[in-house]
Amino acid sequence: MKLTIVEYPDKRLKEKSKSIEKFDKELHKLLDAMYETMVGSNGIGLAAIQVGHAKRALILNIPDEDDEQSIDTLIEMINPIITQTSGVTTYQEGCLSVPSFYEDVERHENITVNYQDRDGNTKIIEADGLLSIAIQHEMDHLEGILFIDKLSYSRRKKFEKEYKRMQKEKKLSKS
Ligand code: QAP
Ligand code: CO
Repeated sequence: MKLTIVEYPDKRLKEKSKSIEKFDKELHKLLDAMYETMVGSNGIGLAAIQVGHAKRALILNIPDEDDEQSIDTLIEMINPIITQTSGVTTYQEGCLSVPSFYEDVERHENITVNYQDRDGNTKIIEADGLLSIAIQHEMDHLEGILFIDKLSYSRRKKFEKEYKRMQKEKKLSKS
């Protein structure tokens, strides 16, 4: 089922998500619905809070070299923890909860992450490139942090101005 994406400035995006203890059918249903919602919205990453569930679950589907997105490369992370980091990298990020705005954000270049899969099995992944950036972006959602919260004061001001103008245009086009 395709779910509704929670968009900024909705307060729910500031909530800290809770650890998952039950790896049951309800969790699997949520993960499946998150996948449908993400792919249907042209996303490459989504955290549960973005569909209104304050649970420590996120999904990632990074396109391959041919820019193809395949369910075979879908990663589901439950209760992820970053255990190692190195290097610094910058990428122009976006977010399904902050549509049509993109800005440079600094992240760790390489990370090691411990997490659980949908059945509760412990996994370890070493990530670099876009996957590393995407994991850090989605893990911030679990803490109630958006990429726009990481911008400098002046870039945040630029965002607020652009976003308010966009929302007005959206309303006008509907009336
Ligand atoms: C997070 O972001 C991310 O504004 C995932 O109109 C960001 O999937 C991971 C999207 C940067 C790695 C690098 C955004 C779709 C999708 C929009 C997304 C939009 C339509 C964002
Ligand atoms: Co996001």
